[in-house]
This record gives sequence, structure tokens and C-alpha cells, in this order.
Amino acid sequence: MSEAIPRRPLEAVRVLHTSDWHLGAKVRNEPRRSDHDALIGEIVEIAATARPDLILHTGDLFDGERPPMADFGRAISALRALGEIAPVAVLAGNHDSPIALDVLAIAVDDRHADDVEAGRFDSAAAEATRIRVHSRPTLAERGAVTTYTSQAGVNLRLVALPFVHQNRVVKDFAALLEANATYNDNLRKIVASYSGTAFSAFDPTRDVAVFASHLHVRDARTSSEKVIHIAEDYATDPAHFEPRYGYLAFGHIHVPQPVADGRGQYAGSVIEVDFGEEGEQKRVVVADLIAGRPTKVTSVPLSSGRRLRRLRAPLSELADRAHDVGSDIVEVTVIAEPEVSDQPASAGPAGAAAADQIIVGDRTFDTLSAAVHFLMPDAAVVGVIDGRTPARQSLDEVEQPRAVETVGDAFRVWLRASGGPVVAANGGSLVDPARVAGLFDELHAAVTTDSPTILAETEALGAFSDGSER
Ligand SMILES: [Mn+2]
Repeated sequence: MSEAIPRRPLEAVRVLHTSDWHLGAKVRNEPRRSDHDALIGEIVEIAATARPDLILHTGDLFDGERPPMADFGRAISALRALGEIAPVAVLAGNHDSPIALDVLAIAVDDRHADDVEAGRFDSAAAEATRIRVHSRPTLAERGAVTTYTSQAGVNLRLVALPFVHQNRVVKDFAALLEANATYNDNLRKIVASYSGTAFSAFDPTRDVAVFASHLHVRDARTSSEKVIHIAEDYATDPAHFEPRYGYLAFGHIHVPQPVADGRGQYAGSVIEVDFGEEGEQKRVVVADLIAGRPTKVTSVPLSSGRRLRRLRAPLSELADRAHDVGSDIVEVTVIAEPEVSDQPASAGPAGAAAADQIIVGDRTFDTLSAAVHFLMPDAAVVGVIDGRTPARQSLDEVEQPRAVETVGDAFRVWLRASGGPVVAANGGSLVDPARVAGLFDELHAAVTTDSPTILAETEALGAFSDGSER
């Protein structure tokens, strides 16, 4: 770890940037608390080695609006530990509740006890505090623009813009924004209003500035290879951020990546929050800013916590794979045994078991899931998909589009071509592929029009909720 952290140039202002912790997150029903504890320990250790002038958390500290008390305590301990090393600024993400973060601000700053008692505590107030929590978007003069002084005596202007919801009116900006303007246009005005304050009494030969936000920057990749276009209406144009900002610190998208031609970074999530993030190398960012020079950005890789893995193998190979998987969180798709057999459901020698029983060596299991758990005793198995007999027959009922013109068409082509193992979950008998295609259309329409989804299957969808929008 420490070899990844460069020596700090004497006159540099060093910012440690982390994001998207999602405390309280579960994968299916598997809690991540042990993973978070290990990662927080690792991040505190990195901070102690890097000795930054400011530690920035760009949002989604929590996974949900009502964090479990254990995770609330975890956040308080983590921020206090970081606050021992350097000043800390935390921004609300779309997963965070501003009220929960207000409570957090009270909890991490006991100097405000009198204000709390008098009912006048304002977590966005402009005076300097060791741990600042930016719980909601607000005006520059109400605390969105602050000045930190580095160990080398350089001023760092920090602009903090927490997540701005697409449809909610941002109260403090009522005078600035127009109801009919696009999201991107309103963001441009907000950023410009901040820049006016951030760069007043600013000496560009000496001072440095950082813009921090939880938002979707245009052209960012939302998985290892895809750029999402559906949400581009709500994506912020990096041209809004003028060149005097030496570093743009973003949260929201979980794939660690540079944005805005390398002027900024998504620090990314610190753990794989769902299976869509499988295989991503998580990290924190160390940014060294020197006035008038390009900012030096260093990725410090994180290695703590259990990984997420999707595994496809016949039952007979699982025992061998178990060692490699270790205690990781795994979804197993059991595929057919390589050799053609009269009993494809059996991994062991033919026995006298009933047709729906699974035989492994000299043991018999009533369900495939029980057999997988037995074969991988150390792993956290959060899903078992029966891909032994792909539901080819019923997939033929999915209407094949003549031309691929819509996202729905593309989904149907994919479903017919490679959806077998997915549709075969629960043996294929409980899933109607034509309904799956229809469901996709309903959900796609709901997200693209930002309307609520009310589906007959809503309850059943709970099982897949970890794959939802982050
Ligand atoms: Mn997030």
C-alpha cells in the first residue's frame, strides 16, 4: 500500500478522495459489515501514511435513507478516525438522506452542543470545523465554499455540491434557477455561482481550488465498458468547471475512472456493491495540487473485504473451485456436466435417488442450492441458478424483432441468444420468458419517464434489488 503513495512535493496541497462507501449495503441478504470494517481500517491506514491536508468523501456514505444504527456508529467512528489525521468534508449522495447526514454532523462535532440545544445548529454554516458534513446543496455563502489552509500554508478553496435531485426544487437556489430549464442548464448556473465566490480574493499563482460533487458527468462509464446514454439528459457537461479548479472530485458512478479530460476523477465505490461491479479494482485517490501546475493524481488500490464473483460450472467442479473462491460472496450457475449422461441432474454416480434429488458423492440433497452450499462451505453463496437445462423451448416464444430499433428489441435479441441460463432459474418452469420481455419494457418505460413502477411482480423483484440503480 505505502509504496503506492508518492512523496508529497513540499509546496503541494494534498487531498485524499474517497467515495460511495454504501454503509449498510447487502448483496441479496448477505451483510457487508465485515467488509466495510476491513476497508475503513485500510483507508484510515492509507490516510495516516499519505498525511493529506483534506480528506474528501463525495457521497453515498450510506446505502439507504435510514441507515441501521450499527452502520451509523460505523460512520461516526470512521469519520472521527479520519478527522484525527486531517480535516474531513463529506457530501450527501443520492442514497443519503439529508436529515440522516444532519444527525451525523451533530454526532461528529460535539463543539456545537449549545447550538443543538438552542435549536440553531446549522451543519452548513461557514465556520471551519474539523469534520464538515454537506447534507444538502446550498449557496456559497451558506457554507458550500470553504477555505482550508494546507500544512505548507497554501489556501485550498473547496466547493462542495451534494447530489442535486432531478425533479426536486433546490430551495436555496430558487432565485437562480428556472423551472423550465434543463437539469444540465441549472447545474451550469449553480456551478457558475459558486465559481464567483471561490475565485474572489483568489491568487492563482499561489492558491488552489477543488470542486467536489456527487453527480453524473457526461461520458462517464457506468460499467467496465459501457457509456450510459439513457441518462445523458441529466449528465453534467464538464465544460462547466473552469480551468482554475485544479481537481474535480466526483462521486456517484462506481467504476473508478478519470473524467473531464483527466481534470477530475470518480474515486469509485470502495467495495463491489453489486455483481455489476465484479472484478473492478477499487481504490482511493491522492491528488497533489500545486498552483499553476498540472495536478498529480495517484490511485491507491484497496484490497480489503470479500470480492463478488459469478461462477459458472458443473456441479462436479465446484469442490475444486471452492478453494479459489475462499470466503468470497458468490453466485453460482450450475451448468450441465460435460459428458452426455442419462442423469444430467446428478453430479455423482447413478443412484436410486428420486429424479429431483441431487447426488454428490455418497450424499443426497433435496435442492441444488443445498448441494452447492455443501460443496462450497467457506463461501457466502448468495444465489444458485440452475442452468443445467436451458429453457430453449420457452425462449422461442419471445417475439424476435425484425430490426433492432429500441432497447426492448436489443433485450429480446439478447434473451433469445443467451438468456437460457437466466430464464432457467427455478428450473425454467416458473419463468415465462415472454413475460420477462414485457416486464423489461414496463421497467424501461418507467425509468426513462421517471414514473413509479407498479408491477404485479414487484414483490418477487425484491430478490434482484441489489442490481438496482446506485
Ligand atoms: Mn453510489
